[in-house]
Amino acid sequence: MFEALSSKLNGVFDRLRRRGALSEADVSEALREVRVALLEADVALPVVRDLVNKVRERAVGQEVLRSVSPAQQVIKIVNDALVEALGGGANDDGKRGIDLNAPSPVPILMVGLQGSGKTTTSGKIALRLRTRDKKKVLLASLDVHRPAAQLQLQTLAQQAEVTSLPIIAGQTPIQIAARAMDVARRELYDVVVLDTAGRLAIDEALMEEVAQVKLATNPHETFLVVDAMTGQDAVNTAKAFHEKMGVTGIVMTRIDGDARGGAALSMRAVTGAPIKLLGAGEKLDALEDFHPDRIASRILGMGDIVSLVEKAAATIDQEEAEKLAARMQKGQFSLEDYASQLKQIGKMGSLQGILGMLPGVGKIKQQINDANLDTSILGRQAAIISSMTPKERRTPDIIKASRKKRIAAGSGTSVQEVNKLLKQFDDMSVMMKRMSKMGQKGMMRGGLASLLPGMANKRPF
Ligand SMILES: Nc1nc2c(ncn2[C@@H]2O[C@H](COP(=O)(O)OP(=O)(O)O)[C@@H](O)[C@H]2O)c(=O)[nH]1
Ligand SMILES: [Mg+2]
Repeated sequence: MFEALSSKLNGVFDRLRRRGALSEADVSEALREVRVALLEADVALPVVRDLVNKVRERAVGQEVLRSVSPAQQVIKIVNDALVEALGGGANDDGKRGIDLNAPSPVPILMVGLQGSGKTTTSGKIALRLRTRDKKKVLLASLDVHRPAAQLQLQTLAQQAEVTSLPIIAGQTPIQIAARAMDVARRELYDVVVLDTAGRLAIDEALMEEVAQVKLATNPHETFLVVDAMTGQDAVNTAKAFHEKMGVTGIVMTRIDGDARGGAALSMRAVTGAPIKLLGAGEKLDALEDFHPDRIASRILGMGDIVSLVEKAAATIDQEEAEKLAARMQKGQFSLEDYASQLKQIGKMGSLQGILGMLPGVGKIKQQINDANLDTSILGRQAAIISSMTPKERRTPDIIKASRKKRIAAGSGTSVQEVNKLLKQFDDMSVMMKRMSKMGQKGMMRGGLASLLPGMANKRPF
C-alpha cells in the first residue's frame, strides 16, 4: 500500500533537500506537488485540502525556513500531518487492534459488504487471538444466505485450530448468535467471533438483520470490514455503516493489492471511525494492527522497522535468532546459518513484503518488484546447502568443480545455481563484516541501502 504516493513524496523531498536554504516559494512549490500526489493516491479532496493547509501554516508560521535543516523540518511537519490524518497524534484515542477488555465470552461482530473479507478476517482474528493472546476462541457463521459460507468458516477454523460452532440447518442468524453465546458461556470460551452475511450493496434488509444481531449479542467490538481496493467507495460504505449502526473499528483488507492507499488516509477524517486492523493477504497470518505513526513512516519511505521486528519476533525462533546474532557478531556466519536464515525468511512470508518495511528500501522497491523475486529460490538454495557435507558448509572454499556437480545433482539444481549461491554467500559474509564494523547505530542511520551499495542495479537475491 502507498507505493505510488511514497515514491512521489520521496521525489518531492529529495528536491527540497538538495536546495539547502528554502524560500517560501520553494515550500509552496513542494506543497503543490504533495497535493497532486495525495489526489493521485485517491485521498478524498477535503482531507487533502486540510492536510496541505495544516502543513503550510506550520511550515510558514514556525522558524522552519531559517532553521539548520529546513527540508528535514518540512518532512517532519508532513509526517505529523499524515499521522493526524490517519487517526494518531493529538486526536489519538489510543485504540489499536482488538479490545478484549470485557467479561468473557467477549463477542466480536463482523459486518460489511459481500466479498469484503469478513469471513477471512474472522479466521485471521481467531488465529491471532489463539496464538498471540492465548485465548479460547469460538467462530460462528451467521451467514445463512450463501450456501457454502458456513462451511468456509468451518474450514478456516480448522486452519486456525479453533472451534467453529456446529452447523444446524434452518436456523436464523439470531438463533445461531444466541446458540454461539450459549455454548461459549457453558464451555468457557474467551472470545466469540460472529461472522455475518454481506450484501452486494448497503440495503435496509442487511442493516436490519445486522442491527438485530447486534441488539441480541451486544458485541464488545463491531468490526466493519472494507476492501481497500475499492478506494473511496470503501470510505463511503464505512460512513454509511458507521452512521446507521455504529462500529467500534474498521478492518481494511486487501492492502496488499492497493497501491494507492487513499482510502486509508481518508477513512478517519470522513467517517470518524478508527481503522484498527489491516488485512495484507489471503493467508491467515496476514493481519496487522493499524498504527498511524508507523504507516506514516512507511509512506514517507522511512520504513516500518517496528512492524518488521514484531513480525520477525512472532515467526522467528527466538533462541535460534539469538545464536545467529552472536555468531554474526563474531564474524562466524556459516552456510549452515545461511540455510537456517533461509528457512526463517520463508516463514516470514514474501520477500517483497519484508523489504518494503525496511528503511531506505522504499525507493528501490519498484526495482525489486520488477526483478520478480520469488521465494521458491530460497527453497532451492536451502536444498543446495543440504546437499553439501558438513565440511563443505564450514569451508566452502573447498567446493570445486567435481563437488559442485555432485551438489547440483543431489539438490536437483544446476552448477550455475550452486555457483550463484556460493558467490552470494561470499558477498553476504563481506556484508556481515561491514555491518559489525558499522555497528547497530550506523545501520539504523544509513538503512539497508547503505549496506548494499548498488543493490538497486543488481538482483539482490
Ligand atoms: N489479497 C487479499 N485477499 C483477501 C484479503 N482478505 C480477504 N481476501 C480474499 O477475498 C475474498 C473474499 O473474502 P471473504 O472473507 O469470503 O469475504 P466475505 O464475503 O466478506 O466473507 C477471498 O477470496 C479472500 O481470500 C486480504 O487482506 N488480501
Ligand atoms: Mg463471508
